[in-house]
Amino acid sequence: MRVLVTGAAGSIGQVVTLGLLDRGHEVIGLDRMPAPDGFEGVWHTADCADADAVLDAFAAQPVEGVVHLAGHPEEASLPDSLTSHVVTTAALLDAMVAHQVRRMVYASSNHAVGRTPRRDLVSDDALPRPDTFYGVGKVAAEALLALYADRYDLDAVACRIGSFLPEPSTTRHLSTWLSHDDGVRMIEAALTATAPGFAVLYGISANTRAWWDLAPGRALGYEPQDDAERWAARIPSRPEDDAEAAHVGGPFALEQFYRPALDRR
Ligand code: 15L
Repeated sequence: MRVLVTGAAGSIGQVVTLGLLDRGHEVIGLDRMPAPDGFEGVWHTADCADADAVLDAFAAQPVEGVVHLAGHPEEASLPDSLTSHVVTTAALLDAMVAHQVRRMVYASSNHAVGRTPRRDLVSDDALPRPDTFYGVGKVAAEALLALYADRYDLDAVACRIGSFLPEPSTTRHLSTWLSHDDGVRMIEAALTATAPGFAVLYGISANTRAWWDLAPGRALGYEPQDDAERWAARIPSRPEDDAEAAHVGGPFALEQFYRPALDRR
């Protein structure tokens, strides 16, 4: 499948690009940064918030799907969060409609439901409960995917990613970790699932201590193979572990995390 990957020079983007190439897909890269060394395909250096630049990238060659990973991965002001997550997603969806591209896989986040108290396994029917403006941006971007799926009959899968890391390093990660290999499995499943319409899945590995339900992902063909538990004995306890386990968003749900953003207003 020929796929446009946004944020292809980023930490998730580089892993996903290599993974998709390994699995026989063709990747067209799009990022504000130039192509990483060694990338040999077509690359567009552009900002996804610039609708004209996005349209130019789509006009340059046909693609069959979009993996939208671009976006600031941390808390920011509300306007910046909306630009980074919602304006970019709208520009891509509009270009998809204009060019009859029928599938988007979106890097949403666990922080769309991050303020959910940590009790039962959180599934895809959980109400949006963002823990930050970052989470609000992800919820709003998911709402756009749902709107375009209904209005234009697109397939749009929102992957609420946990902690995408080479390996877990905190107690929270034992529940939230998404391994690099499982991340690629997740993206490929979301790209190739038959007629998902608008769907949400949780992007974590098959963690023994998982906080989110893997059933929505499995229904789309995502079968994670890794488990953070392998690292459990090596992970030191930290004083903040209990506070980070109060809500599924962990540190993003703590006042000391969002207070500086409030103080800046
Ligand atoms: C995310 O969505 C963030 O982009 C990343 O920085 C981590 O905080 C991750 O979630 C997480 O919850 O560990």
